[in-house]
Amino acid sequence: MDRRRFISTTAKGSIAVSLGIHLVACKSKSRIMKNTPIAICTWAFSKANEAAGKALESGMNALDAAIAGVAVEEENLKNTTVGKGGAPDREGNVTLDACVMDHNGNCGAVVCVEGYTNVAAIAKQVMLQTPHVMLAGEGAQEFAEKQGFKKEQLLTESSENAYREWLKTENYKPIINIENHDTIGMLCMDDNGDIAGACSTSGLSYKMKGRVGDSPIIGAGLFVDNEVGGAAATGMGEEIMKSLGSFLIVELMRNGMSPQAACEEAVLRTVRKNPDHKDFQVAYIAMNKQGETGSYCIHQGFAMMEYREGNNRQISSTSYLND
Ligand code: SD4
Repeated sequence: MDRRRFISTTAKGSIAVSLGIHLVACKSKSRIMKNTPIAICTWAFSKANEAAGKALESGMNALDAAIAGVAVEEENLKNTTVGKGGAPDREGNVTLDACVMDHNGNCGAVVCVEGYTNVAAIAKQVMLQTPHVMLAGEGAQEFAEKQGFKKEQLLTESSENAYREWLKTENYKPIINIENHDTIGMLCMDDNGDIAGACSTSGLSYKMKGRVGDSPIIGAGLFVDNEVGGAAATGMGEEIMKSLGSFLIVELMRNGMSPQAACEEAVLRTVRKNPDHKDFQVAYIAMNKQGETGSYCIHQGFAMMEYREGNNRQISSTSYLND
């Protein structure tokens, strides 16, 4: 072999070898780079969170997994503050609120929707099929019908009985019963490391007709920025809306706070401004891009679920008040 051919052959060889090594390196790098899917949600909604975690493990994207997770509670008749079986407003109408946000910052929401259970899925369709972010009431219902969602009676026998009982006193205080609210806010990270979320509720029991809380408000009940992380809220919507709590948490994380520290600061903002904070609950969950999570609340008793590596566990939240 002459010198030129030798150089060219060995050069090709070493290019191939180095390419080969590079390809192997890329492959193994991309294997390592695959993220461990994570699902977290407000309250002890074990089945909902597990459904989302398993969906993520089967390769589902973060948004669809979050919607599948919250659907478990929307369809749970025993949950009186989400979906079918949710407590009605003062006139006896069950009205639902929901929103979704994906890893590209796209979002959709529906408010004050009657007769449809899977409102987070409807919110996704608003995001995908309309030039808008939010549809309300009748408009949202007509849209849901056109999108093929099934119309249902959402007032169950037991929620109607509870409502009739409430009518005897009509004792309405715009104060959330500290242990009796179960809005589901869920954040998912898929195996691409993308974060998305969904939030779904029937809001406050026996609320005024037309009342809408934080849950369908992007930035209040839910916010995701795929560069940073996401946050979701539950509790007294009127207070959460005043500080755009979920947006605030994401911005605090962007500025370097851990999810835990950011949730604590968001609760403290509400506490500092509100001398009546003992009368209501506000609780947050958050997850950052590194998969770290956190939660915090005003009153003891709040918990979040976390699904990671096949393990679905309940984490009791620390609280501002140790009551
Ligand atoms: C709302 N944040 O409508 C909701 C209430 C809630 O479980 O969290 N309920 O204000």
